[in-house]
Amino acid sequence: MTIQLTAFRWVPPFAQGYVRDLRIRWALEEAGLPYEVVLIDPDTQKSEGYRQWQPFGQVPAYRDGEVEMFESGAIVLHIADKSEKLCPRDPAGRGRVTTWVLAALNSIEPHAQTLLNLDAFFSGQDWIEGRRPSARAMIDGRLASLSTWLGDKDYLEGAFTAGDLVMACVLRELDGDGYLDGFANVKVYVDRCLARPAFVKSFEDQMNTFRQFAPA
Ligand SMILES: N[C@@H](CCC(=O)N[C@@H](CS)C(=O)NCC(=O)O)C(=O)O
Repeated sequence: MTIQLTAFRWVPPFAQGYVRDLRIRWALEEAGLPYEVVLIDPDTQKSEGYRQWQPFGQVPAYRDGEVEMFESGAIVLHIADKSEKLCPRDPAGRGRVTTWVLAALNSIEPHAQTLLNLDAFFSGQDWIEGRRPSARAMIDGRLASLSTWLGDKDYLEGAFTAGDLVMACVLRELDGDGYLDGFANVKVYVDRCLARPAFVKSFEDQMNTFRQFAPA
């Protein structure tokens, strides 16, 4: 069967270009694997049938002839197993890719989201200014460590892998609000990842869907 992944038919402008099906589209584009996008809406999200595929009603969900999956990191790792363009074939190299995908999702994304969510979801509430300094310090510490690791490397392990793909997706959300400005090599690294043709195509494909289904 042709690979299928789910994406939203439309989301509000603040989320456009950031919905996590982008990670899967990008991985599939890098790997050169054909796929079809199954567009869903809030009714589908709530449906029993979709919850059998994605228990939380979220996107992305993924299936191919072998597996049915959810969680973007797990799906990207599954796709990486199919292509040397995303992951070396040797166990040592594969181990490094798994490590970086989990580092992005487990050691950086939670802190990035804590900071970003203050303004995205709690804007105007008194308490957020008390929370902001510690949230900022936490992500700055992670970014400083990442900056040290990167040094002048082009990618986390030298050549592009699925680890860079997920890391760049996590970091670009911080870049949008200027949080990478103090980490020049991290910023250049994210720009390098996002300049890849596979990202540019995936981004445009997601945005085109939202343009096509924009409410009148
Ligand atoms: N950890 C999940 C998170 C998925 C997620 O947060 N999806 C968002 C879009 S980016 C979603 O479907 N939100 C709608 C909802 O939670 O109802 C993953 O990485 O796949």
